[in-house]
Amino acid sequence: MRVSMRKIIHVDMDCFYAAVEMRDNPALQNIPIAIGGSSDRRGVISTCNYPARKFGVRSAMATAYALKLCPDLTVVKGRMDVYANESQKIRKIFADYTDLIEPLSLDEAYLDVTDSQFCGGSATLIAEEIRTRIQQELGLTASAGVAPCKFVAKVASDENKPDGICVITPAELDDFVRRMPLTKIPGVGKVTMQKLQRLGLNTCDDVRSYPFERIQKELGKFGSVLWERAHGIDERELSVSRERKSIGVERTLSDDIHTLDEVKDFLPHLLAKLNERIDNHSKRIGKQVRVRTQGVKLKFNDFQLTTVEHRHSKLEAGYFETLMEEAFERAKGRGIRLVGLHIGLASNHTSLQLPLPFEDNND
Ligand code: TTP
Ligand code: MG
Repeated sequence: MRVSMRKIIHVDMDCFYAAVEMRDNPALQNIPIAIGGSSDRRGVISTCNYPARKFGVRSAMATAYALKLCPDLTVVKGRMDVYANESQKIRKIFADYTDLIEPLSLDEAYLDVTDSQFCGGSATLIAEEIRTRIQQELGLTASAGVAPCKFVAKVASDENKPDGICVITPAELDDFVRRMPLTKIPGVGKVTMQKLQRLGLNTCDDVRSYPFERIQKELGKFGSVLWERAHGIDERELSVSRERKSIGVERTLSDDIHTLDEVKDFLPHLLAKLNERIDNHSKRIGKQVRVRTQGVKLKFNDFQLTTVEHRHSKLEAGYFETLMEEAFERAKGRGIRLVGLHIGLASNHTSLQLPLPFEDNND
C-alpha cells in the first residue's frame, strides 16, 4: 500500500542539446537543426529540434541519411561541456524540492517527492514549479510526468511533449496502464517487441490476460518484470546517493504580506517545523545533523524568488531573523507570498547543537 502512495516525478528536457543551441543562437531557432557529427566522417545525430523531427530526423540516425530526409538541416557540432553545465543547474533546481533524485542522463531524472512539503505537498504543483523555473532561469523547456511509480512517471513525461505535463493519479493508474502499448515500457526494445508481437501481445491489457507462466517461459526474468508493469506495479525505489545536503521548510501564504514584522511572525512556526524535520532526519541517520549554513527564502507576488544563505554553524533563531531582514530589503514594495527557512548540512559525522528556542509543536 505504501508503495502505491508514492509520488514520483520524471522530468525530461525537450530536445535538450538542440534546445541549448537554439537558446544560445537565435539564428537556429525556427529552422530544422540537429546536433551531431558531420556526414563526411560518418557522423550520427545525437538529437534534433522539433522542426527537424517533422522530416523524420531522429537520434542515432546517420547524419548523411538525416540530410537526405531534410536537405536544409543545419548540423551543429555539440558542446558537451555546456550541456553538462546546464544539467548541473537543472539538478540544483530539483534539489530545492527533494533530496531523492535519480538522474538517468544529463537531461532526465526521477524525483521522489512523497515526503516533500513544498507546494503544499502537491507533486503536480512541484512539477509545474520546476518546469516554470527551468524555463525562467535557464530559457529551456522540460516535460514532466507525475505518477505513483517510476515507469508510469517516465511514460507520462512523454505524453505531452514538448513543454507539457501529464499527471496519472492512483485512481487513473489502472486505466492508463491497461491501454499502454508495450513499446512504451522501458526495457522493451525492438527485439523484445517482435517476440511479444509474435505472441499476439501489443498492449498491457493483452499481457494481463495472457498466462503468466508462458510469458515467463518466453521472456525469462524480464517476463516477470513485464507482468508487473502490465499490472501497474513498479516497486523500485529511486537509486540515489543517500547523503542529504539540506533541510528546508516553507509556507505559501493565502494572502500576500507586506511588512517585515509580518514576515517575522511566521518564523517561530516555521522554525518549529524545521526542528521537527531535523529531528526526524537525525533519527533516520542515527546521529544528530551538523549545520553548515543557514538560509531563508522569500517569494514575491511576481513569483520571483530570493534566497539569502550564509555559513553559520550554530543554529540560531535570531540569525534567521537577520537573514530575513536582508531578504526583505529585496522586496522593494512587492507583496510576499511564500516564506521559507533552510539549513545546509555538513557532510561529516560529529554531532552538534539543537534544540532551539521558539519551541512550538502544535503543527
Ligand atoms: P532524449 O531525452 O532522448 O532526447 P531529447 O531531449 O533530445 O528530445 P526529447 O524532447 O524527445 O526528450 O535525450 C537527451 C539528450 O541525450 C539529447 O538531447 C542528446 C542525447 N542523446 C544522444 O546523444 N544520443 C541518443 O541516441 C539519444 C537518444 C540522446
Ligand atoms: Mg529529453
